[in-house]
Order: sequence, then C-alpha cells, then structure tokens
Amino acid sequence: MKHIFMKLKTAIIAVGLLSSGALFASVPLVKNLHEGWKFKQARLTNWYPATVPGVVHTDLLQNKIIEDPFFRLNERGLQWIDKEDWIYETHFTLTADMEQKENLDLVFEGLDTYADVYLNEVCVLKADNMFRRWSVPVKQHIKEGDNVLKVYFHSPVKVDAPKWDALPYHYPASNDQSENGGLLDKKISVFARKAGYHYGWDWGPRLVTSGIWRPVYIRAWSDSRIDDVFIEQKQVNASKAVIAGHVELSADKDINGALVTITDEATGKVLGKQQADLKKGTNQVTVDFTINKPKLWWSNGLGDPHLYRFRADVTADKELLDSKTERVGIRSLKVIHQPDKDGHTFYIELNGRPVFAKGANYIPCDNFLPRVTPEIYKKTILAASDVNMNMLRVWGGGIYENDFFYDLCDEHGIMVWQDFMFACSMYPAEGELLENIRQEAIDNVKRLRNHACIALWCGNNECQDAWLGWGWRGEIEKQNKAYVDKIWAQYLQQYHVTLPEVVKEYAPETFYWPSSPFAFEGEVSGTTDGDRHYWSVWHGKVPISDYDKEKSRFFSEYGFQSFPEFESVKRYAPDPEDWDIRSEVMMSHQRGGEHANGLIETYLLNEYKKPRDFQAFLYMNHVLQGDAIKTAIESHRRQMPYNMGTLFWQHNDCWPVASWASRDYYGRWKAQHYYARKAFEDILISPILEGDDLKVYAVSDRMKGTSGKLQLQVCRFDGTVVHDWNKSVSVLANDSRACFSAPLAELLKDTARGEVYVRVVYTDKSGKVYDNNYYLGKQKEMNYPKVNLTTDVRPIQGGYEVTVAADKFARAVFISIADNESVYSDNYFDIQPKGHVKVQVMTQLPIEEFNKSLKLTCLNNEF
Ligand code: BMA
Repeated sequence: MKHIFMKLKTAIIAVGLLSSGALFASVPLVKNLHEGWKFKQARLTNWYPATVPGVVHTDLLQNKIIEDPFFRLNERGLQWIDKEDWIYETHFTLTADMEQKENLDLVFEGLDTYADVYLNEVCVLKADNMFRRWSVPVKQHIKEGDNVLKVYFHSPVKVDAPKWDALPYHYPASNDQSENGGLLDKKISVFARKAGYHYGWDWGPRLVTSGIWRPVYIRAWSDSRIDDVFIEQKQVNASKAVIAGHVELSADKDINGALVTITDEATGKVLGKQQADLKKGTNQVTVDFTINKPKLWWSNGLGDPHLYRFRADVTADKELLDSKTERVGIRSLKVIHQPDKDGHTFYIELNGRPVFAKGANYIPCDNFLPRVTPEIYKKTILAASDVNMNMLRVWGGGIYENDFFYDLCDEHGIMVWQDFMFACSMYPAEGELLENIRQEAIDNVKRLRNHACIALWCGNNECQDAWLGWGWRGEIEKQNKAYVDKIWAQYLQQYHVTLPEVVKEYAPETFYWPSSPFAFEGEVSGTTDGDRHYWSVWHGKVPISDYDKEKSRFFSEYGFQSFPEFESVKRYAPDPEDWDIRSEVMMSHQRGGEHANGLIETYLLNEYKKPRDFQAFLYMNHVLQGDAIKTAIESHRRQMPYNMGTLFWQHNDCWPVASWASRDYYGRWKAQHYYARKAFEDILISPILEGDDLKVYAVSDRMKGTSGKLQLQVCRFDGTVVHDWNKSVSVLANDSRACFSAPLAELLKDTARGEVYVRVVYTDKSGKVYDNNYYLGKQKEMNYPKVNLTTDVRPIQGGYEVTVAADKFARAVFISIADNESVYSDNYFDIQPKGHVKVQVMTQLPIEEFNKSLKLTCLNNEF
C-alpha cells in the first residue's frame, strides 16, 4: 500500500516536471515521524503510547493517567506534571530513495521547550525555545533499517527555578500564577521562551506543558533545495506591482548555471527567471518581476481578498531540484503613524485607502495547543469574518500561530496585528537569551512574511506601560536603582534595537511598533498618539457610559467580563452545588478572582437588576457584557477619523472560564458577539445623547458614498409612537458624522425617559436595512412591561426555524436549547412591539426534544 503511494507520488512529480519543462525529478523527499511514539516519566519505568504532535498532559489524559484538566477542580491536582522530566521515543526506517540522498535533515517545527534530542543514542540537538524551528543534519547518524529517535524533555520548572534563585532582584510577571503551581512567588516564566499563558493568566489555568507540539520529519535531499521564498512587494498600486522574489537555497556542492524561475500557477506564466552559480552552503537568488494591473488583496468588507499562487522552481541541467509555492495577496499595507494637529495618527492604509480596523484580540484556542484542529481554526476565523471584523490581534502571551491560522486570515481578509511573544512581564533579555530571542524573531518573521494578512509586528503586550505606569519600576527602585537601570537597558535593547532590526532586515515593508499600547519611548501611552488599552471601564470601575467619553487614535484593547452561558457551565461544573459564582469550582474557573466577580456584580446591580438565581445571573451578565461592548464599539466608530481602530478583548477562550471572551471555549457565541456583528456592519447608525441633544451618527466604512432613508422614532414599549421623523440622508464614504440632531425634550414631549426607547432604521438605496435601538438611561431605569413571547417551530435543513413573536417590545430575547453543538443565526435580540424575529437553529436534536428543551429568556420578564 505504502509502495503504491510512493509510486503515485513520483508520478505526480513527474507530471509536474513535464509542465515545467525539466526532465528528471530530484526533489527533496519528506517523511513525517508521527508514528509509533511512546512516552514515560523519566524517573519511572512504564512506557505508554503517545501522540505526536502532542503534549504530555494530553498523552496522560489519553492513557487515563489523569482526568480532564478542565473539569471542575482537576487542574489543581496536575501541578506535578511540570516538575517532572519526560521521555518520548519512536523507531523509524527510511526508504531506500531517502537513504540514497546526500543530505538528511531532522526537522522539528516546534519543541516545547527544554528538549534534548537523541538519534540512535547520539545527542543531535538541545532545544530551548518552543517558538523556534529546529533543523539538524543527521545523515551521519542514520542507520540502514531501524533508527531510534528519543526526546528528553527537562522540566521547565526545574530548569528555570535556579535562574530565579540566582538573582538578587526579580523580573515582574504579573499574570504568572506561581502560587497555583506550588512555587510561591517564584515567577519563572520570564526565563523560558515558552507561551506565557501556560503559566496561568487572568483568564487561563496554570498547565505548563512539554512535548513535540508541532510536526517532526526527516527531509532528504541532494544537490540543492529551496529553504525559503520571500515575495517582497516593493511597490504596489492599481496599475502595477513591482516584486522581488528572494529565493534562499542550500547547496551541498557548487552548481553552475542553476536556473530559478517564478511562475504564476493559475496561468502557468513564468513571471521571472534568474540564472545563478550556486556555491556550496546558503545562496540567495533574486528574481525580479512586475505584474501589471494586479488583482489586489482587500480586507473583509472592502473587496475580494485575492490570492496569487507563485511557484519558485530551481533547476540545473534541466533537472528540477526543488519547488516551493507561496500564496500571496498583492497589496500595499502601511501603518500611517505621523504627526497631525492632535498628536500622532495611527491607522492602516490598505492600497492607498485608510481602513478603520474592526476586530478583537486573539489568544490561543486551547491550553493544549496540538488539540486545536483545522475545524477549530476555521470556526475561529469565520467567527471573525462573519461578524464583519477585518482585524485580529495575535496577542503576545500566546504563540506565533500555525501557518493555517494565517492562511485563513489571508483567505477571509482578516488583517493581523502580530505581537512578538512577550506580555505583561519584564524579561532578562541579554546574552544567550537575547540571541535566542533574535533567532525566534527571525524564524517567525521569515515564516509569516508572505502572508497578506500581516499588518504589523509589535514588540510586546503592555510591558512598557506596566514598567512605567503600574508601579513596577518604583518597586524595584526601592531595592536598588542599578537593578532598574539594568532591566530598562535590557528592555530598550530588546524592543528598540533587536526586534526592529529583525523586522527591517527580513520584512522591510512591514511596520514595527515597539509595544501595545505605545505612544513614545519611555512614556506611558495616551489618548492623542499611537494605540491605547482602555480599561477604566472594568478594571478601573468607572461607569459603562464612560466609553462614550474616552478618546484614542486606536483602541487596541478594552473589554468586559462574563461567565459562559449555563449550557456551557454545565459541561465543566455539572453539579448543582457548583452553581454559584462563588462556589469553589466557579471560582477556580474565574482567574480574575473575587475582584472580577465583584466587578460583574457591581456593574450588574448598577445598570440592571438583581438576578433571581444563578441562571438568570449568567443571562443578565451576557446582556450586560454585550451592551457594554456595543456602547464601546459605537463610540469608537463615531470618533472616526480621529480614532481608526477598535479591537475588543477578547475573541476566544483557551478553556472554560469566566472571561472577557466574546465566544466561550466551546465556541458558543455570547451576546457580545451577536452585538459586535451589528456594531461592526459596514454602515453603523448610532444614536447618542450629547448634552441635551439626541444625535444620530451615520458611520460608513464603504469605499463609495451612498444615500437612503433614515427613520427615527421615539416609541413606548407597547408600540405607541411618541415622535416620528423621516428624512433622506447621504452617507459619505469612509466617514462619520451626525445626520440628525434635536433637543431631547422636543422629542420626548413630556414622556419619561424610562417609558420609551429610540428606534432608528436606515434603509440604504441598495435595499439593505440597518437598525438600532437606543435607551435614554440605564437598563434598570427602563420601565419594561412583562412580555408575552410565542414561538413557532418549523423544520429546515440541518435544524429548525424558530419564529419568536412578542406582544410588546421585548429586550434581549435569548433562545437556548440543551444541546452542546447548536448554532443560532441570531440571539439576545430585541423584538419590536407586535413584531417577530425568525432564528435558524442548527442542531441534530429531534423535533420533540427540541421543542421540549427550547427555552426563551427575556430581560423584561427577568426584571
Ligand atoms: C489586557 C491583556 C491581557 C489581560 C487582559 C484582561 O491588558 O493584555 O494581559 O488578560 O488585559 O485583564
């Protein structure tokens, strides 16, 4: 069977060659080493089957040695794992074709983290950075027949704790939950080049993994192979793209007269070629070419994210030595950071056009990274593009994501703000560690630089603000000023010298930003320059309405917490005794602790009413969170062009937990995500009370101006209309301005604010309808009547269509069914008086069970 497959592969290569004109195939061969692995605790004797790629926690789980780490309090009992060493081992044999090649490389796409690799008992690699890719020449160690590959993982705790002990001062790392790991105050995460969130975060458990977390393979090649292709877009506009295709080649001997070509795979057209004499070692060959009238890559909402496929071939004596295809979106993407009358701008300019960034901050989708399947990645990126986002920020406490993540972002027009992996900590960045960081940066900048989605590289998350503004510097200064000088010098070297040097050298067209948030070197961030993390609503306890006042040039973070919904809570906390936000289990799945629980409660009581029970609390918490973030997004968009971005914290969770996430660990959308979809639409119609006047802003992200009909009504909750206003309005391209303004008193005509809501409906000339409901006070001040909801259920392909009708205005109607996998076309929606809303629910449940478990909740009836 294997033999047939090999033959088939050779045949496919041969066909490829005919079309490229070369006569013989001598391309590299690859064998994945993912089979036959076993693992054991280093100091014990029992071996167990292992999965590669994988990590030790999931292998222990699969072998039933531990229980689900995410269930109830299980995380606590698993803290021994990171204090042990682990050994992984497999055997493999190479085919004769591979053995005959001149060069055999053992390649690990990722080793987490302190790993000694032995091939046939010879140590061939000592790895110390989970973010790097390791490639080792191993021809001399490979045997004919059976080979043994062993990876010895040193406990990251045992490796790094002595480094902490040896220092007279300590690097701050506020999210490292060392106490939960049994390490008291030893925050050792700063020493390891390993995902920060593994050590715990204010939304994440402490589960410090080890393992072969990305693919491992043997690559066999002779003569020459392509190491890397960089499609440098030197100049792009609608009429032409000037491109330099930099092809990096390894050669095992001098090869005269090699030919490097770049071909457009869609048309078969050779775009450019370059002859080169290759020298033994690493060679750089540049193939220049121009594309006239390129199909440009656009972000979601602005156009088609067109992708080209460029194939680089290297041939010598008509023999194809290697090929590599890159998918490339041609675009000019700049961050415009320049002085203006208010300070400094900070916005994306895509193909010459300013783009308002709409999106969220992204963390890894699981604590156990190899569990993130392509399906989960697809769901995650679709959950961005489906809600009209055009940007995700890959936050610095996680990982440089898998290629597939960026492929999806390319395909769906999601621009990526890419942090380097440093967050909320100071790092001992000098000597070997700094060099390690430089190599990590080179690996990842090179790996990701062809992705159209990469909008910028950012040095770290919050490290400068934390040092200057969170009291860290002052604390250390109390011990010794020399320590402060040392840490700051390391900081400047890392983020203002080393990392920007790497970006400049390896991705010269890409913008580098030293930290997020950032305005100026050595100063805390602000409202007039650069980007801002706005946390006064939430951490700072100010009212939600402050979102309407706060300004920034680019809001790269802000957020509001909620628990997962009840159906999700039941999966990790199934016992009724757990169903209290202060139960031991719920507290363990609330890493913001009592501070965060208290904030949810205080905001809830301030803005809403006291929920009658746990389930009602979860529901109201969702509405509260959704309303808060809707308020923020609308305010940020109204501020355009002063402000040009809004990325809420956070798009996803890595385990089931109370957090700022918009979608829970299981992928269920919270109210916030549905509300974001509407608030991120290409046109936003946003009412707002400014002083005594009610204004309505029309905000457009469209490329072209448009016009339509705007209706504004002040309605009582029973449907009677207090004020009705209609007008044709023009909505300009890429613009925000008020299209209606009137004294509120005139509109209310003596009706109390709590008796009405403001309804705006804009019908665009294209026919598309944009609507919004606005309240003239806090939700608890709205005198919502009890409402009668009726449903009508009709089977459709893959589920049911539920029509929900209401006799009066119904606020935040939530449909839930007892089904883990259900997907809703809409939820937490308002229904107009005597109106109805149709919702498609995708589920496998049979109709009787569906009807039985269908539950409707509505804010009116909870108050
Ligand atoms: C931000 C982030 C995270 C954190 C979040 C919530 O500032 O950068 O570090 O999880 O706040 O506190």
